[in-house]
Amino acid sequence: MKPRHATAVLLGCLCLPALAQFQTPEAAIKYRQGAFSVMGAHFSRLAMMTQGIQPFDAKSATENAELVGNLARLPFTAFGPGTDKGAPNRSRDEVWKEAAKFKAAAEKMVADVGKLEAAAKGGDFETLKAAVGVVGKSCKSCHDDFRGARRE
Ligand code: ASC
Repeated sequence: MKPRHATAVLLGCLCLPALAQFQTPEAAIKYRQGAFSVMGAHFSRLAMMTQGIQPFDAKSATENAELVGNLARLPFTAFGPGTDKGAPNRSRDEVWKEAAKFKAAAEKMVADVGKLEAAAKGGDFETLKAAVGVVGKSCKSCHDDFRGARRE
């Protein structure tokens, strides 16, 4: 790397810590939306099983729970300062105004998802059903507090 380029990279890191992993707010917004969307798809498959809409299959439940577990940590890296705008999104200002509360909600969700993974691996239907219920409440409570109308 040429020294000039190294300097540019260093300055970029110093000036834009929040966007360090994203080139633009739009990229951050699309990343977190993508992560939530894929996470929701795999969580829904688990919920369909525990609600009896799809047959319970312990192997599939474990695969879906592991995916949810891996995906759950991703979106929250993409709510840095200045990522409230840049692409259409449903984040409320409270995400940034009540950052500590948002962080706590995110951490609770990740912890609940950890228990979901353990429950799926355990193979007991009722334990899994209870864990899906806890995670679903975790999703909903964060949506109630931090997700609003779509804005441009
Ligand atoms: C899902 C999904 C969510 C949650 C939420 C639970 O399957 O995509 O966002 O469950 O609806 O309340």
